[in-house]
Amino acid sequence: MADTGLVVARFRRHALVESRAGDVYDCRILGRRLRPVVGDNVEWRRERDGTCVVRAVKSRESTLRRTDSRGRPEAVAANLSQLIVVLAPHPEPDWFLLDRYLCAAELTGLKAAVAYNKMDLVNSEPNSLEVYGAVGYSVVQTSAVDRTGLDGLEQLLDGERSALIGQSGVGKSSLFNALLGGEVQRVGRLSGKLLQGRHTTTTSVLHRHPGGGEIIDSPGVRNFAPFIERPGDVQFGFREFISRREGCRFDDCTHRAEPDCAVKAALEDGAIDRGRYENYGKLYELTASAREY
Ligand SMILES: Nc1nc2c(ncn2[C@@H]2O[C@H](COP(=O)(O)OP(=O)(O)O)[C@@H](O)[C@H]2O)c(=O)[nH]1
Ligand SMILES: [Mg+2]
Ligand SMILES: [Zn+2]
Repeated sequence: MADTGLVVARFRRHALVESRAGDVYDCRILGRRLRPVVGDNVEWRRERDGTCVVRAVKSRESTLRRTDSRGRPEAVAANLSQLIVVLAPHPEPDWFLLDRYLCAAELTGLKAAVAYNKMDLVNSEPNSLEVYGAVGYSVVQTSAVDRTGLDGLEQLLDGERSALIGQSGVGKSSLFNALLGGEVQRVGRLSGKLLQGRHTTTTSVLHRHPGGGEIIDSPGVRNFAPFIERPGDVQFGFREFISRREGCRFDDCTHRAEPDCAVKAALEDGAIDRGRYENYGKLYELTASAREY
């Protein structure tokens, strides 16, 4: 009997699929061309020998894509509605990585927010973060250790399918455990055998948050290259550029060397942050060279 289900984790040619009844099944993925990712809705069924197979992937509402080592797009997660980028005082924030994530969120049509974690170690968030609040991103200060700001984070998660992402060591897993507590164990019990011996540190796993929403715990990344088809698209990932570009002399202005550029004028006025502008330029160049970085 065929049924629809939700991919909660994917390993090479297997996927853990949550049925509509809420049970998790280990399914073989049928066919090389079938490439489900976490968050995909799939058609699956139990065969006569008792094994389960994924037969088809349903169309997606969104696909978060990265650039692989050959410059090709690779789906990372499907049907997300939000990215929550986690930063911390240690390891030192990589602002370019943050801007790449935010750019990917914008271009994928996802909401995005920033969690500045390990607030128990510092008195205030860094000045550089104010820029992100100013351009309209929610910024929450959290501590997985003393539970500061977890309610603010939960409000962001409610009703969304979010991926917690960011550099390794910022506290994603700790936040995850603080938020889910017993829930992680519940999922563990459901699919404990299924996850056992598998590389759960290298694959994303989707969990349901008891307070509402779903969270995807993704493995730590050093690098994330959003897949962007044309360098000219990069500007649409920097939301403070969008309202200003109409003021540029050229319709196809890239806001780098062109004269009469409204984005550069805003930069000179201090209305656009220099760090953001420079990261835009870097991402433009990298997209033009279409290589992994
Ligand atoms: N002081 C402090 N340490 C934290 C906090 N969150 C995580 N850590 C520590 O930071 C290290 C990395 O945490 P982890 O959750 O594994 O980070 P991940 O790589 O992003 O998943 C661990 O030693 C945690 O105990 C926090 O809010 N405050
Ligand atoms: Mg982790
Ligand atoms: Zn311009």
